[in-house]
Amino acid sequence: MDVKTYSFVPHGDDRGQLVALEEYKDFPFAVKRVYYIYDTLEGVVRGHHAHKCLKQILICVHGSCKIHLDNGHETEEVLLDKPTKGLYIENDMWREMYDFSPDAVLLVLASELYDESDYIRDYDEFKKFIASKEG
Ligand code: T46
Repeated sequence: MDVKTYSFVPHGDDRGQLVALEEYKDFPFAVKRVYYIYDTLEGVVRGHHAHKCLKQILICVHGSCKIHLDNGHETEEVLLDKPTKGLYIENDMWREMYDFSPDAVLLVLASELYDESDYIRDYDEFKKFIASKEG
C-alpha cells in the first residue's frame, strides 16, 4: 500500500526546535480545521471509520501512537513517534488509532470542517463504498 509520510525539517537552534508547516507547500491541501487528541487511556482504540472526502495530516507532536490504515484491499500500520513525522491520510481510507503512550498528543490538520455525513463508521459499508467506486 502506498502510504505517504513526511519528515518535516525543524528549525533547530540553541533554544530548541520549531517545525513550521504551510499548506500546499509542506502538505497537499488547505487547512480548514485543527484538532488534537490527548489523555487517551491505555488500551483504547479510536477511529474505526473512513471519510468520503476529508484529507488529513496526523502528527504525534508528543509521545507515540500507531495508526492502522485499510484501503479496502490492503492494510498497513504506521508508527507516529516524533513531532517531525507526518502521516497523510486521504479520503476512502479506513483508520484506527491505538497504542497511545500516556503522554501522546496527536495533532490533526484537516482539509474540511467537521461534517458527520462525511464519515463511514461501519466497516461493511466502507467495503461496499470502495467496491461501488471501483465499479
Ligand atoms: C479522524 C481521526 C484521526 C467534533 O465535534 N469536531 C471535530 O472536529 C472532531 C474531529 C470531533 N468532534 C466530536 C465528535 C465526537 O463527539 O468529538 C467527538 C469524538 O470524535 P470521534 O469519535 O470521531 O474521534 P476519533 O478519535 O474516533 O476520530 C477523529 C476524527 O473524528 C476523524 O476524522 O480521522 O480522529
